[in-house]
Amino acid sequence: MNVIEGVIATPEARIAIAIARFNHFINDSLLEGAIDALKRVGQVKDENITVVWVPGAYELPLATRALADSKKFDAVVALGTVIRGGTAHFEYVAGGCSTGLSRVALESVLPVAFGVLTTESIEQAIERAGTKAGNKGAEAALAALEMINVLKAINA
Ligand code: INI
Repeated sequence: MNVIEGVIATPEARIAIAIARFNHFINDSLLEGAIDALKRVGQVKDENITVVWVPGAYELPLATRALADSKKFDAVVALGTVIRGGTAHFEYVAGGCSTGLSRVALESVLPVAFGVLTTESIEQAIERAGTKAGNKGAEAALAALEMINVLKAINA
């Protein structure tokens, strides 16, 4: 039996973080968690981490596509926060973001980690940005590193 499992530590990885400015007070904590996980757990070098800011979560797929096409990165970590309001806007922004990001990953065969919070309230978002429900930015960063190594092992 052959079992493929990706390790996390990836000292030579070049990682792009695409991050939305909208709700930046929450996204800043996702970014902090992602960078901490990349460096402390993943052993990624500071100079190999590139952070790209975009206006909102809706713009994350396009930036991620450009980063993928540049061939300069081994994975992209997408970070943002979409909080449900009183209109259908949430569905369009969150749906466009998640569908777009998965499309980029599949078309580019590049790990794209989904560190985008989609919550009913600001409280739920805060809980997932480094307080009682962990830090989804850190989780996404580790998922990106693991997938780099899973793809490497599949192709070895
Ligand atoms: N962008 C977000 O990242 N989060 C949100 O909660 C949000 N809401 O609620 O509107 C949001 N809107 C902006 C959107 O991502 C685009 O930047 C904008 O529509 C311009 O294309």
